[in-house]
Amino acid sequence: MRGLYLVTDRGLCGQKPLEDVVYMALQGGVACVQLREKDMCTRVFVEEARKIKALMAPFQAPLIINDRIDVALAAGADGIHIGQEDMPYDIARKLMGPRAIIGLSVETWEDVEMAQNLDVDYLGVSPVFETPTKTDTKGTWGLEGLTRIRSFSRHPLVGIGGLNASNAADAVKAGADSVAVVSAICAAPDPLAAARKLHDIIRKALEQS
Ligand code: TZP
Ligand code: MG
Repeated sequence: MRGLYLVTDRGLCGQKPLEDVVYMALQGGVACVQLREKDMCTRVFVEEARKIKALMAPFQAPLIINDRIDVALAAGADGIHIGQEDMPYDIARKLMGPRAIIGLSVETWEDVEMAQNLDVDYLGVSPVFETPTKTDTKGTWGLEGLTRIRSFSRHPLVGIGGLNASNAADAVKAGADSVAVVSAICAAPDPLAAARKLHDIIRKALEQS
């Protein structure tokens, strides 16, 4: 996992359909899309995931489904992202298979240590900074936390939470392989321009790190 990572929030897309925002973000250079739906019935979630999967076909980026293994399997998604209260990693791996991408959120140092023994594909360092987009968090890691995890963990790191064009390069310098954003793309007046700018910043920072 490397580069710009979009996590969706259709509520933040305003008048724009989520599919349009995802498409623009892909054109702007996002390397991964995570479909995150917290209040959607299973039937509609599967339909949405299938639509997004189809529109992503011309791009190299994988589609990750937040939390819902059933939806990921139904839509032929490339992977899932799980939190500490979601399906345990071992079971998720059995259900998703050896080739699936599985990302795991780490919110505490204990989570980081536990993850060292798991063959997850990346750690979601959550949250790097405070964010109004997700408030049920256990504090923030800050750039120092990101650096501390980088020096310990064997896994690629995806930073998330309060990241945008003003601090994405700092997150990469602190140790993030990938920068995940919700509002910086979904709530942007021009998601394509926002993604392009972030992609550029992150690419340059990765080249220098
Ligand atoms: N997980 C940790 S923070 C967060 C999620 C889904 C939300 C990040 O949103 P934003 O708008 O990029 O700060
Ligand atoms: Mg979750």
